[in-house]
Amino acid sequence: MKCLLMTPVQRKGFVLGVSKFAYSMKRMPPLGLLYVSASLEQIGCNTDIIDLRHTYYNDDELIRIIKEKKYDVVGMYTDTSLKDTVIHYTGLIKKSTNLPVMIGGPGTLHPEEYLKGGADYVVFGEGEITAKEIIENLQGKLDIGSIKGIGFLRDGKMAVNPKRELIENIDTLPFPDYKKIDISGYHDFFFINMRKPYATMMTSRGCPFRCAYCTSHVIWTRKVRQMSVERVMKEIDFLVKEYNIKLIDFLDDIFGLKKDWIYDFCNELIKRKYDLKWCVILHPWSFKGYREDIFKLMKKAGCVTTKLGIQSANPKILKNVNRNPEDLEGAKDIIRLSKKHGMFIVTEMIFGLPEDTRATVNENLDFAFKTNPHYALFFEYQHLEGSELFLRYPNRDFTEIPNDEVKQLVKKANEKFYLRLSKIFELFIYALTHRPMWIFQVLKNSRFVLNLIGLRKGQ
Ligand code: B12
Ligand code: SF4
Repeated sequence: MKCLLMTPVQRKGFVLGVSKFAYSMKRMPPLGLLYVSASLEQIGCNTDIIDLRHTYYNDDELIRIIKEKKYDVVGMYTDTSLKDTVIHYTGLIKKSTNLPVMIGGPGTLHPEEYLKGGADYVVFGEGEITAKEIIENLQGKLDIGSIKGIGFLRDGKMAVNPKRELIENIDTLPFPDYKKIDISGYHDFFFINMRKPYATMMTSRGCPFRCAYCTSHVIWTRKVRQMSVERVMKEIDFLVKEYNIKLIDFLDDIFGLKKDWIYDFCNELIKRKYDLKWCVILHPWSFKGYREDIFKLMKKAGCVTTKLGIQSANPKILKNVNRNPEDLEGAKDIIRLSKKHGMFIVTEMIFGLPEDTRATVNENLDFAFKTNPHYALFFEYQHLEGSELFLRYPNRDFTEIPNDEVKQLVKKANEKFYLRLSKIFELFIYALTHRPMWIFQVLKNSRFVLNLIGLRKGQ
């Protein structure tokens, strides 16, 4: 069996400035497909990956490739923002080749539209085992009714099989199948510490928190499964030795949730003396009680960037989205410590949360000015299916600020935060002292700066 795995790129309508241009500045390896690919290879299914964000083919070219390579099945990644695009590609592939199509990723909560669009299998949650079983079904070895975690059409009607259990021990996962992509074509130049070749990793699956706007649990649930440090080190050794990786962006919802684990991880990495830097996503609660000490160790082990979701500076709004108002103190501490240890700190806030007013949005901006992370990212709220807020407010009628105005407020916040001589100077000095190459890369493409500060939209 030969399987093509594909990541589509939005054809029309760009989400939050994720334009074609932004894709050229920020292209992350398709980690989910790399896992699915490695897993399929284990049962002798040969896979290729086409990441349209990396190499764009128009519809005719894509179909020509699919026919020439004689694939037996196509698998596609989807998230909510990609739904229409994925349905387009499904229709195109079915019409031109009639190959079976399977769709997986965080956007499969409501499978009916994909199935109506021609998909044969819609996969919920973790894809490694389900994808294998789909191949076995296509080979006639397994009945479709026994594949857990899929939706499909039976006699024209949607059927949903029972849920698939989580992979209990994620140490058993194969290494992501990096040989299927051109690793040199991936980067994230939004971050000043970018070094190439770069890879992404996930050392845990699941997040114990219940933020009301978030949908991470749809794939991973709220149970945290942590890879052992030993397994993580094996993957890092592999990435460094095989691909000469210089930067790893850890995509765990929250990195290093357990105290012993994060100490062991840093110590093991220090022992290896690799020329390797890394970035992590933290939570305002992360490392409470031992922050000073662990930041010192993380720095020594090569951590260069920390990312932190703050979401709102208003305690009432935080409470309403199931976050702890004490988060604000934790956030201040993490920003301070990241800066103290020379790490690049990126914070995120969402405008347009329930009960947000123009005044609370201003509080967010004030918080960003006072704490002064290197980047303060302001996002427009996304009403995502699967989130608690989607259930609580199906009509999204929870803020006095109209959507268009939220967009404007995001744009204005970006202008106010970044278009300051002191900020430009701070970022310039940081780049000069930490990663001078980055300045050349940015200057080569002035559109990047305009995009970053929100003065330029679209392609
Ligand atoms: C890194 C990241 C990004 C990166 C790039 C993502 C990428 N695809 O490369 C960037 C920053 C660009 C990004 C952008 C966005 N993201 Co994002 N992102 C993430 C993050 C943090 C990690 C993704 C990842 O690599 N996970 C690791 C891999 C292993 O998991 P996976 O991709 O889900 O794959 C597994 C399964 O889903 C499944 N699977 C996946 N594909 C396939 C395909 C087949 C055929 C099969 C069978 C199975 C299968 O099997 C895989 C292995 O188990 C997740 C949060 C998270 N913890 O997952 C959010 C997340 C995926 N993003 C999310 C969102 C909302 C967005 C944006 C819409 C945000 C915005 N408003 O701009 C955009 C959309 C971009 C676009 N598509 O155009 C949501 C998705 C929710 C939803 N219902 O769609 C998530 C879950 C965050 C959240 N907490 O809500 N994102
Ligand atoms: S937003 Fe982050 S901390 Fe909150 S539930 Fe989602 S992944 Fe967890």
